[in-house]
Amino acid sequence: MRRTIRGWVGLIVGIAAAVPAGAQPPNYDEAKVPEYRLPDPLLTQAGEKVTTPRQWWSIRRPEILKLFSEQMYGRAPQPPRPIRYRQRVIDSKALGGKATFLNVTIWLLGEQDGPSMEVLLVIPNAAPRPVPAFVGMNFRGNASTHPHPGIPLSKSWMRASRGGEVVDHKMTEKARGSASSRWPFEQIAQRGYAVATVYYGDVDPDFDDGFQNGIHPWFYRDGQRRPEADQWGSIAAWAWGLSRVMDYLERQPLIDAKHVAVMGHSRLGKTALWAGATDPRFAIVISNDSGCGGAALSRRRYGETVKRINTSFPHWFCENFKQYNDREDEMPFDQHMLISLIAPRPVLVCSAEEDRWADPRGEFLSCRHADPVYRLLGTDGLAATKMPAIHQPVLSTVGYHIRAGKHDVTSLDWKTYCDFADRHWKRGGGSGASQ
Ligand code: GTR
Repeated sequence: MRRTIRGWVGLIVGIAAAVPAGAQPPNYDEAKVPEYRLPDPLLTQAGEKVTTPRQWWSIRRPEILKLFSEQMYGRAPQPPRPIRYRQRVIDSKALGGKATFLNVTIWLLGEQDGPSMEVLLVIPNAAPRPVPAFVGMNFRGNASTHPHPGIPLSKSWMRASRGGEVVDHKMTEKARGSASSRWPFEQIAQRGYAVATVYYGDVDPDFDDGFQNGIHPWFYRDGQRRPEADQWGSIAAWAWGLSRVMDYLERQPLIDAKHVAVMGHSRLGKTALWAGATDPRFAIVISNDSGCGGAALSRRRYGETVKRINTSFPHWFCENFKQYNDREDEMPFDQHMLISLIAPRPVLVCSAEEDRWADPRGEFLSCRHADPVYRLLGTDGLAATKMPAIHQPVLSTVGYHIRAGKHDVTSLDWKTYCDFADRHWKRGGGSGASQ
């Protein structure tokens, strides 16, 4: 690959920005991965071996859920009841007549004078009703997912961008369609799936302000200034937002709410896993390049580490998680146990070869070590003992795929998600394993 001078300067600046002063450079050498012992998902805190599904559901799963809730993502509050939303058709002949675009406002506290989020719902017109769906958050506002002029621009705070898509932390027209390669609606509609997407910043803006903005303060008790050490950080708040989308989908007759897959990329992949772990209504869970704090085992300390993530993004996890900076071996959990919380529902972990920061092998190993729980619950678990080669998806109940390329969501990724859903929901009449 040839680089221009600007390219080189950008690369050097990028590397410098990725390694804050005084920070350990990330380890990318497999030989330097420390030896570690993972906690056994099938051993209770009292030291009892879990040998029956009953023990799993009544003892061990609640223990693991409590650990992740109180020591990593943080406890989230109860949802509002009843839920309140308003929907409006943007275009019933979008995608050249192939889909209907709806805009849905969901009031997060069930009150119209409280905070709200906007959902873009894309329903394929030709698919038999009710339609199964993917739900996922986006990074740049719903209007970034497709160039359609009718999708409202987000008014929420947005992270700065280089190309003028975001000015003064607000989305501009320039951002319209800018993330469409990550949201191939036509391809997904063709496969018979709807998509619901929401801008994550509608629930909580992604920067560390001590939890003064976003959804958190709405739940403070009198005099409370920030979440307690075991209360929700931003990832748990985004996951809670995904559950609110599910509340709505359960009331939308065009959608088959029993067949909804939650997916997310990167920090939103961490979010999708936590949403899937906490909300069993998500029938399939898909993480894309979720890495540290997502599918990757923390104890490997390969690429991003617990200390690094807690330092760069102090708002993502609850305060208690910081006690494990540089002390991964003391964690009574690791990310294979997050995957196990989703059992026996199908989970698909997707990695990218060049995305070493997210530790693809560590993501695979989480799947591997969640397998005993999936088998205990009567599924086929993960049908691979070794990490598969590039572009050889393993689509068993615990699925794993690694593709060539970088940290991103591509149309091949979406093909894999659809193949996975087809297989587990017995759709499309095929094995779903085709390339
Ligand atoms: C990185 C972060 C990763 C991942 C990624 C993203 O900066 O270190 O954990 O979440 O951002 O979300 O794009």
